[in-house]
Amino acid sequence: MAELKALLFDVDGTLADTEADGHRVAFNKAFVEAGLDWHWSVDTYGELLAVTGGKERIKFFVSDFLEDFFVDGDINDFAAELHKRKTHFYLEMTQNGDIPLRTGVERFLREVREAGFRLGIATTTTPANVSYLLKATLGEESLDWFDVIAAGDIVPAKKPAPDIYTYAMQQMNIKAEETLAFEDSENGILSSVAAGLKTVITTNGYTESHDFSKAAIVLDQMGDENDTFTVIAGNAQGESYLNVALIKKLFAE
Ligand code: XBP
Ligand code: MG
Repeated sequence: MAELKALLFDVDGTLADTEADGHRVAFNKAFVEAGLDWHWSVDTYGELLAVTGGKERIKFFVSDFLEDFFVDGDINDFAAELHKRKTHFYLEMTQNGDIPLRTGVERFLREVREAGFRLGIATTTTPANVSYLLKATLGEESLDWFDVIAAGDIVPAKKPAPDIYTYAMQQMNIKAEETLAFEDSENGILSSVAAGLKTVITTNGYTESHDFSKAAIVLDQMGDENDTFTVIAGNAQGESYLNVALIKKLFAE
């Protein structure tokens, strides 16, 4: 059996709880600025998360949630323009420190780096959203912790397609058999598993009812010594927070 060498992390929902209090808020700010009378509530946004990608989500809203809204011109241009402003507001929020990392994420990242694992990011979100979040939460130098930040439109088919994971592994020159993925959602695990990756799930409010039957383990958070995880499915092998010992055991299973 291959040795565990690399770890690939999703961002939204996994490293940080970005959706309800981050992306959703930024979308709503862009709608107000554009003079649209749209407002995505926490519940509506949960339904919209079925589609990954902000521009794709706007188009999904127009096609499936609105009855009498017609775009003057190309819907792709309309969504791209609106999304550009949404990204502006989201970046502003990260810079203001409004979006913290989830419990245990910083500790775990420092621990796995120390242990010599290679790290990468595989996410659907816009690349700048990732670099701004990392800089704001872990400092400028944290960008160098990751061999690749695979994000957004770099692949045309977003999650649940495997493409972003496959791309990240190609860039890092690593094989799926020596890599573990970290995800929070059904679209995320569909993507990572289709790319051949064993996957650790940490759930959040939007994803706790998703199907994670293919996960190596399902936890409510990475957790810390003083704020331990709850195991939703799988065997935590006596560990109470995500650490190097546990990922090695999960990988070897
Ligand atoms: C994340 C997404 C993204 C974010 C918003 O999914 O689907 O669209 O919600 O970011 P995952 P953008 O965690 O599975 O990668 O607006 O920049 O797309
Ligand atoms: Mg996610």
